[in-house]
Amino acid sequence: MVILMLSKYVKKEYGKKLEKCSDKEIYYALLKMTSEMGAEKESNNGKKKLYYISAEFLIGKLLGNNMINLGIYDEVKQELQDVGKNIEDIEEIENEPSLGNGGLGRLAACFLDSIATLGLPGDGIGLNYHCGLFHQVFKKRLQREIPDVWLTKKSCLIDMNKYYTVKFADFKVKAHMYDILITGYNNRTNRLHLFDLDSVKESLISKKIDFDKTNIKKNLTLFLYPDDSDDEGRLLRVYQQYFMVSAGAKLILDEAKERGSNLRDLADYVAIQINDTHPSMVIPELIRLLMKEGIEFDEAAKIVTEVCAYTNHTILAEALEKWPIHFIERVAPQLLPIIRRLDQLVKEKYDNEEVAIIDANDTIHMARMDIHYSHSVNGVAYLHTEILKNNELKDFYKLYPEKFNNKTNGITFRRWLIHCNPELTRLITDKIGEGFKSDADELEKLLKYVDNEKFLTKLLKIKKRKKVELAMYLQEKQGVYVNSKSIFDIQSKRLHEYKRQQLNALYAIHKYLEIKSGNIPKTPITMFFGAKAAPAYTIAKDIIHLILCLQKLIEKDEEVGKYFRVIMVENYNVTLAEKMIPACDISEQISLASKEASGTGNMKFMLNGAVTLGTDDGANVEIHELVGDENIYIFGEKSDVVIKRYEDGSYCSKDYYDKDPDLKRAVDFIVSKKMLKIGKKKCLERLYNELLTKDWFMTFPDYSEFVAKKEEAYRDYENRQDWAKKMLVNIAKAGFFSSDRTIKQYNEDIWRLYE
Ligand code: 26Q
Repeated sequence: MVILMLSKYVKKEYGKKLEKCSDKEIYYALLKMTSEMGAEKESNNGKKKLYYISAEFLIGKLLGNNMINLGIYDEVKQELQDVGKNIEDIEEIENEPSLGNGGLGRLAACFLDSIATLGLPGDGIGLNYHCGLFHQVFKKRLQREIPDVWLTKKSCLIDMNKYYTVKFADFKVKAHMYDILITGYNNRTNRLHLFDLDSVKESLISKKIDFDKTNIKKNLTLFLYPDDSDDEGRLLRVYQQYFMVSAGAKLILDEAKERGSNLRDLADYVAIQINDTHPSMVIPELIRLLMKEGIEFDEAAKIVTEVCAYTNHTILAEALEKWPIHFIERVAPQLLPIIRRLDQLVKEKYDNEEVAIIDANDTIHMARMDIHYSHSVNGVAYLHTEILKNNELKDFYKLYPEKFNNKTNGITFRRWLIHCNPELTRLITDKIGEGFKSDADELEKLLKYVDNEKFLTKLLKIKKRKKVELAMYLQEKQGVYVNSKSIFDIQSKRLHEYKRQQLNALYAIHKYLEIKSGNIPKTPITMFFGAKAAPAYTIAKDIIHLILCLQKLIEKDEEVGKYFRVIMVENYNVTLAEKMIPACDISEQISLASKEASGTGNMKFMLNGAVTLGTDDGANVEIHELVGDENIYIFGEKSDVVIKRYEDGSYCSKDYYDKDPDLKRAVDFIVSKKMLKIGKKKCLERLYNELLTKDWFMTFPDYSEFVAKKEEAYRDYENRQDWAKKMLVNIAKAGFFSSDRTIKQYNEDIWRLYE
């Protein structure tokens, strides 16, 4: 039992009583206290160590989570309460480190939590971006991006005073290592190593996000690249990647030697997980370093293959990284002879242009290098891995069937249940005890309450409370009115055409027009959107504009506004996600089947008792399987139909538009007089034309089924007890999506730590 630990700590730090401290002082004291407690849990056991290399770690605020994992959250909360302070106000002070774009970066953060929680020796390696993902603001119903300088003097970063030299073509730099402690739940502390460059000049940051691509020394780690659709500064991105992997590889080899490796036996000491292709240059870099230590090329390549494993997160062709040879020549020419030899070996073995690392246009295909020179290739959900094997990476699957495996993504329940929804956590704990916190499958024990009216009523009460909390938060922070008695229908994720926010917006138009013509919903509805669009992704920004125009139109319309609202929250990030997800009734997961590798938001919503409205895509397929038809709303064309349609090029959106008057009415409304009065003609017309002439992600074929399914879900919501049963089944079946399960599988099948 911890007694007044914080009071004692601030007395020692500041020489005064807790009640006399400002919130900021308390925050800094807690930051220091948790980091000291975390450091005590470090251990150096195990011969083999994992390195999770990733260009993104979307860790979110750390303080609350660290307190939970150290087991002191409730005590500290009580202590603060006793002196009239609120723990949430203290947590608000922390800047969110948004060192990632979305799913891939957030997954890396969940994985670090689970690795430490399972007591596995495993560190993260990444970059210390001075500005994380841009801060989104809305001006005149358009997205504007401003820099997010998240670093403050005192932060979670620990200066390790450790430097690694990284050699670029015409200059050298010193990579400066900073660490963030990753404390597992009731277990060990690992580290996230973030490399930075001392010469980077924050004074270069203007009011806008600005890429000065020329002066590498001053801007190398200034910004995180906002997504895959932004082609700007590709060269700077390659510099970032090489900087990360070169410093990382040296750290890895140094540590392996310290643990006793003679480098020829490196695979007994090191496992490296390559998070998408962004860190792929670690393969030739390691080979280069091993050769410098006197190991022959062939053997070095073999060793590296045994050490490295690659995770694929996307099947969108445009997101698969390919770099022209001259890029690598400019950035790290020392890698070129190695990449060429690796390519040569492949070409000698396989007479197939499609599997060559360097193609006929002198372009290097990073994923191909990963597949040839890793011992494991994994997709991130069942369907995704099947599509990789049978379609996208078919040729590679034929060559190396034994390398391919699936690791369905997961999320850490510490952040996505215990921290963001303490009320639900308490209800669960009251009924089934604490066991689910370390063995998520125990959530299934809740199933025995499926007919227990009292329990279901409590579940509804908690949902209600979280909705009120979100409504108050949005009112206070963003000045928007939210009717907490309405159905909360939420789609929050990065903005991308394949995720089809535009389909949901078409529904909003449909609903608006229906209410206008007198079809009033029984319960009011609020459709929430939360999404950032890559700054250079024009159509994505047009979709945001459309949604913001609808928000305005409806909010001004008293007749409709009473029953229906559309809200696009500003600057959706991890902090907001933690508030929105527990408040959600209906979780929108409506990507075009075959396009969403997995999704992880879908799991977070489910765990918090939202019911999914989605397509049979990504991990929705597994959610569907787990909860059964009764507890999910599935619509839309299946992945095989979609894949065929792409293959034969037969899709014509106009045909659907001409055939379905309801669809036509909704699409035409985008460029109606009412909308043009509120919005920008250019943007709305561009989006309208895009849908009518391309609709590359096939929203029209799924439209009528989507509208029907959503109506069905809204109807079912009216029977609150039946709805609560669906909520319960979703929560009870969410155990499979704990990232602890995912990490156990990575360890058993790929890393094999502690053998
Ligand atoms: C590539 C080239 C140049 C610049 C940027 C990029 C780039 C940046 C970020 C490419 C991809 C990303 C991010 C991808 C991503 O977040 N993928 C998501 O990964 C999740 C975790 O596995 C899945 O759940 C999602 O389905 C997948 O979309």
